[in-house]
Amino acid sequence: MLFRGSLVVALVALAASSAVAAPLLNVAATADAADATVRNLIVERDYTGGEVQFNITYQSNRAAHLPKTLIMATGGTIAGSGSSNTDSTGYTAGVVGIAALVQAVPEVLAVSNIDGMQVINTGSESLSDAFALHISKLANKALCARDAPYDAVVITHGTDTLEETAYFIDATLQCDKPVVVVGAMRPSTAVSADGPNNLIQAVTTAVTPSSVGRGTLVVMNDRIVEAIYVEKTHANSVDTFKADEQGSVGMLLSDKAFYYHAAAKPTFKKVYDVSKVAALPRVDLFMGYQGADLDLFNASIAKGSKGIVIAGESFVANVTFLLCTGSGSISDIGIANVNAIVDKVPVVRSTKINNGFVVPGAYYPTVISSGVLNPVKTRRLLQILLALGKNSSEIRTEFEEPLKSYINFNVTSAY
Ligand code: DAS
Repeated sequence: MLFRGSLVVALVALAASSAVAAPLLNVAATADAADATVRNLIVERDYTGGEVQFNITYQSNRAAHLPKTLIMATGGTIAGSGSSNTDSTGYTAGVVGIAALVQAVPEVLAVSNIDGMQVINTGSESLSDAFALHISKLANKALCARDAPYDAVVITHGTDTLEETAYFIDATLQCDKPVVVVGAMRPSTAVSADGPNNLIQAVTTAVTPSSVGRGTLVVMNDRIVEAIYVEKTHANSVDTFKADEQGSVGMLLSDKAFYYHAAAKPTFKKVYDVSKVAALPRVDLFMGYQGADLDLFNASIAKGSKGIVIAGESFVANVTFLLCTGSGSISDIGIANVNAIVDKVPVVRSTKINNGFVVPGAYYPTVISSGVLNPVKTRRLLQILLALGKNSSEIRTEFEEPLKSYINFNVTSAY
C-alpha cells in the first residue's frame, strides 16, 4: 500500500539510501495500470464547457448496501512524491494517480463504493479558471442532475489554492449533497504522510448522512470546516485548514464525523447556477500596502486587455480589480487610479487580514465592499457574477446588500 507508513519504512530500509522515490512511484504506476479494464468506462471529456462527462479510471467492487462516492483527483501534495521520507518541502506534487490513492487506504471501501476520476494531476497553483468551472460542472452532474449517479463527491486537491476551488463549488452547487475537498501537507513518500488519513476522513465525512445540507466542506487533520470560511493558515504544518473566526463545524472521532450542531446555512450564503457559463472572465487581484499608488493598474492597462479597460472599449467587462489591505482601505493616491476605471469595471475591496468584514459605507463610495469574503473568494464570486452578466450596480447589490441590511437593522423596531 503506497501510503502505509510501514511500507514506506520498509522501502526505506530496503533502499540503499536515497532511492526511496523510485520504488514508490513504481507502486503508483502499477496500481493505476491494474485498473486498465476500468478505462473502458471512459466517455468523452470536455474541459472547456458544454456537456461534461465522467472519465472514470478507478472503480471499486460494488457493495449494494454502501453509498456511491465519486473521487475526483486533481493532484497536489496528497498525490506528491519526494526523494526521501523526510522531505516535506522539496517533493513533486501531483504524480500519484487516483487508483493508487484509493488503494493505499482500502478502508474507504468499507464505507463507500468508490469511482475515481483523474481530472488533472498537478500542483493547485497551476489550476486555471477553466478548471474551476469544469470541476463545478462535474460535481453538479455527479450529484444534482436528474438520476445523478453519486451520493457524494470527494475532491483531492493541492492545498495552496484549495480554498478557491472549495468556495467556487460551494457557491455553484445546485443541491444539498455533500462535496468534501481534501489535501495533504506531506507527500505520500513522507514518514507520517497525512494524505491517507485525510482521504479516509474525507470519504467518511462525505457519506455521513448528517453532512447533507452543509455546503462544501474541507476535511483535513481531523477537522471539518465550511468552504465559505476555510483558509490555509500555515504554509507547512498539517494543522493548517481553519476558519479562525467561525471555527470548524465538526471533527473526526475514530474516523467518524461528529458535528457540533445540526446543519445550518451560513448567513448571506447564495448559490449561483453556472451550468450555462462557458468561461469565467478575467479578474485581477492587487495587494494594498504602504506606498501603494496602484499604478500597477496603469502597468497592466498598458499591456493587452487591461489597456482596453481604460480606453473604454468593449472588452472592459472582462477585467476587474480587487484590492486588499487591512480593512480594505485604499491609499489616497491609489483611489485616484481606482476612480479612473470604476465607470468601466467594478472594483471590489477585500482584506488581506483574512478575518473580519469589509463593510459597505460612504468611505469609498465608488468601490464595492466584499463583506466577509477573503480576496481569493471575492475574486471567485466576482467572476461568477460577471459570467452571469451582472452589471456593476447588480454586483454591488450581491456583495453589499445583505450586510447593509444587517448593519442598518434597528433592534427596537423588531418589537
Ligand atoms: N504543491 C502545492 C499545491 O498543490 C502544495 C500542496 O498541495 O500542499 O497546492
